[in-house]
Amino acid sequence: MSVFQKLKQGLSKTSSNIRNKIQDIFRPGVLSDEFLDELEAVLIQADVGVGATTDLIDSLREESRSRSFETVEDLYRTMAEKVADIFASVDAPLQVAGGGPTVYAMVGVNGSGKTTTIAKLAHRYTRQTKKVILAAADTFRAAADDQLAVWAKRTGADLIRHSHGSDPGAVAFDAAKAAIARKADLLLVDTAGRLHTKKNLMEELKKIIRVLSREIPGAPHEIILVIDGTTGQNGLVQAREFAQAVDITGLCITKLDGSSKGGIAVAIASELGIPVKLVGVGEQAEDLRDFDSRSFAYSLFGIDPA
Ligand SMILES: Nc1nc2c(ncn2[C@@H]2O[C@H](COP(=O)(O)OP(=O)(O)OP(=O)(O)O)[C@@H](O)[C@H]2O)c(=O)[nH]1
Ligand SMILES: [Mg+2]
Repeated sequence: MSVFQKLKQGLSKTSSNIRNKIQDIFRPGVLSDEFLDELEAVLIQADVGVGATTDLIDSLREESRSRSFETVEDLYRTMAEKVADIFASVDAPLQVAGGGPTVYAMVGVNGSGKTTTIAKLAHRYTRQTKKVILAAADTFRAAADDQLAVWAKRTGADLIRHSHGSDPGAVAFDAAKAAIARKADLLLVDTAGRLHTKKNLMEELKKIIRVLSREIPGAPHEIILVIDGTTGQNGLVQAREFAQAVDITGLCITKLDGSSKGGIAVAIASELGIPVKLVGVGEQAEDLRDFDSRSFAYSLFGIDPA
């Protein structure tokens, strides 16, 4: 199955929800205020967020003044393009260091897919014959570093780990030193899952980031917030809180192969200006893709990009 088909399937619950509701109320011609009000409710329910929804509806209203919509597919296509534009306005590729190791830290709530995403990145870059080091800065969850060790072995990446319960800042420190000494191309830092509401854990996260930035100039080059794509509205809350603690540079949305609710990516891009950089489409090492805003936007409405 192509990535696009996987994405389309993963987002099919959301897209069929949107489509079923719009189908019922759509009438060919000029979009009525009543229709736009209902459309607004549909988008909010799809987790697109108030800000982005308002922008989309305003823009549709404007467009509807100068043209009519003869088919519902025409409307989907127009909305998909507008959503793609929202993504495009914040789009940015993964940052790479000018010299020395490039450092990516993964952060997020429990079970969102941080460690798996690190494994996938390790797979990607070791296959490009890059030297990759993994830092097991999740010293909290039992066996978290064993999980990472398995992936290090499988991908041929080095692993820096300390004993269970030790200071994650110290792991980050050693890993940064090792990355420089071993001339690594990439340092991938795994962190413990934490609830965005736990203040002391957010302080711990800040410390990890501080250590990395002190030891390696320009690091971390990415702080990726990993969000479970099936989460829905809470994803926006998570993003807001994590972004307040550390400088989130991008999102990885995982589990897009399941029944995810992709609307939240639009809300986060629009309200917080944080781009999606990666998407997880499965549990295997190969199941990671760079975000493609158009494919994603079209998948949300269940249509193929032209
Ligand atoms: N289907 C699917 N499952 C995924 C994806 N990414 C991660 N998972 C699964 O989600 C579960 C949690 O993944 P982890 O990578 O351990 O999550 P984590 O964020 O490191 O979890 P903690 O360290 O406990 O906070 C595992 O069973 C993964 O296999 C994905 O893109 N698709
Ligand atoms: Mg983990």
